[in-house]
Amino acid sequence: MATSKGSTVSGSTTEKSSSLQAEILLYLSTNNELNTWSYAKERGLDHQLVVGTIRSIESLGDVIKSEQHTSRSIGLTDEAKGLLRDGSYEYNIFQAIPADKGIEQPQLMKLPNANIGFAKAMSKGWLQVDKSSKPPMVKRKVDTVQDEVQHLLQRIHSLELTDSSAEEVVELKKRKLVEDVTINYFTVTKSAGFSTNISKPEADLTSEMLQSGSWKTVNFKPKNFHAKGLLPSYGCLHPLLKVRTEYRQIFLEMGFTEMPTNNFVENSFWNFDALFTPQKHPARDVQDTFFLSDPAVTTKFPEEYLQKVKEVHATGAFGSIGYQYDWQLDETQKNVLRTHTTAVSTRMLYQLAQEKTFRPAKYFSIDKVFRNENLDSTHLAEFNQIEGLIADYNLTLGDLIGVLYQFFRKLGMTKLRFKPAYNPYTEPSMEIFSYHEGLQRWIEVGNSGMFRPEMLLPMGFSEDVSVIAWGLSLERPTMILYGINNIRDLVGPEVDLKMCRRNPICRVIPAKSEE
Ligand code: FB9
Repeated sequence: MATSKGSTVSGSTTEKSSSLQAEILLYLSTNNELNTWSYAKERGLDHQLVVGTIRSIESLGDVIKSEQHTSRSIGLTDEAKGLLRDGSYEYNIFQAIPADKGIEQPQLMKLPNANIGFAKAMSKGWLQVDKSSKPPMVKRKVDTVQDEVQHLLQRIHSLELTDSSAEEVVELKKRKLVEDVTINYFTVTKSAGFSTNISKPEADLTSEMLQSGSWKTVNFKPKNFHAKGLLPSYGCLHPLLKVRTEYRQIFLEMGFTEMPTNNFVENSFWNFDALFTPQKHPARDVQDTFFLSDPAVTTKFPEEYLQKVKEVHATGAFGSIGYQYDWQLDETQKNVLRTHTTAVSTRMLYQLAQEKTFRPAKYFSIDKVFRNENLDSTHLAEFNQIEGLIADYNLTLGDLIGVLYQFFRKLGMTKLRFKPAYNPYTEPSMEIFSYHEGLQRWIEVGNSGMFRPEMLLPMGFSEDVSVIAWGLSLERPTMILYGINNIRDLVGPEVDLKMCRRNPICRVIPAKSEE
């Protein structure tokens, strides 16, 4: 018996349901209405099977129509279904006692649910306990017993017994074997196209039909021209990728070339030392940086360049006093997950400096960086850094500010403010703020600066070459553009994939030039 909680039906459903189809149509040919619940009850059929068959008849066209109703009834709990299958506990206890000599009580109590079974069997006067013997012996008090409980459960299961107030049902309810349930059943009536022998309407016109001419007589399944076609499975772009494409487009429009960022693993030399970041700088300890255990170190460096970096750190060079500390080779060899794509900029600038004649260059990168930071609603241990740099003769802070205005204007941000900041590798450095119309407030939109001579001169650049650079994240603008407040709704295991499927296209509207 299927209650609203529903039950599974075995494989032979189709032929059972097709014969049941014919039976139901026959029934309706002589009855105005069919109630799926009582129809199933009277025939001891699984209610779900009847409902399923009604559904399949309805799918054959305008043969019948059904109306849903709900009503309260009683149903078996999962535990009761076990008793229905294996018999009640008290009955099994009774069966376990040898009719002739009884059984030691501890032995008997090893049976599953023996406590309930024993108590029930005792209360029904089926057993007697001989406490005189050690251990006490349990003997049958009657020759045979009926498993009333199982019979009752069968009658409820087969819808024979549905009245929840019946005294024996109340008893079973107390034993959490029966519970009140709401049932959804249907009343079915004949419809315009009703007939007792309905053939499955043909879905498609086939060449055989055309050759045999049977197309003239067969009845075709009504075509539902409003049916929504199967949505083609399609890939969808994560918002981060859409915003990345927009930012990439802006850099390309401004004549920048993308840097190769396909190396998440970097060594401390390019990630820190070449950027004039002192070896004792807090950014370099495990609190902020993921160090690799395997491969733990890199040993291959451009030797001559490394010596210059060592010198500018340890004793100073190129007119800089450096940091005056004992620079360690093993420190610079340590492999890390890059903490910024500025490490890639360093490699590109070094290569640029190796070129015989200096040529101005504009590079950008957008890729993952890793920071062993404490997580919060806007920070994860990894984010995508966007970075731009321009290497040219005698660039000034003014040039940097000018380029930043040009860059952020293309992002629709025209009102910028610059706050002095500090990075080991840039001097001067500036945090960039923009007034965000949507948020009606000033927000920090990035960081920037002019790479220090202590970084550029060891590479081999001439004194008159300067490099301006800036950076921001991809996640922050994406969260703002897509109205996502918690980074975990944007990336990570909790992301609801529907967000990926339904998120709108990314429209980064550049601000009009005159503004
Ligand atoms: O992205 C950031 N903010 C931002 C950017 C765009 C934006 O667009 C909205 C649609 C309108 C909104 C917000 N920030 C940088 C600012 C803050 O979010 C900051 O709290 C978090 N920062 C990250 C680092 O956090 C540890 C963002 C990330 C960041 C910071 C600095 C750099 C790169 C990324 C850099 C640099 C740099 C400096 C000099 C030379 C070369 C690179």
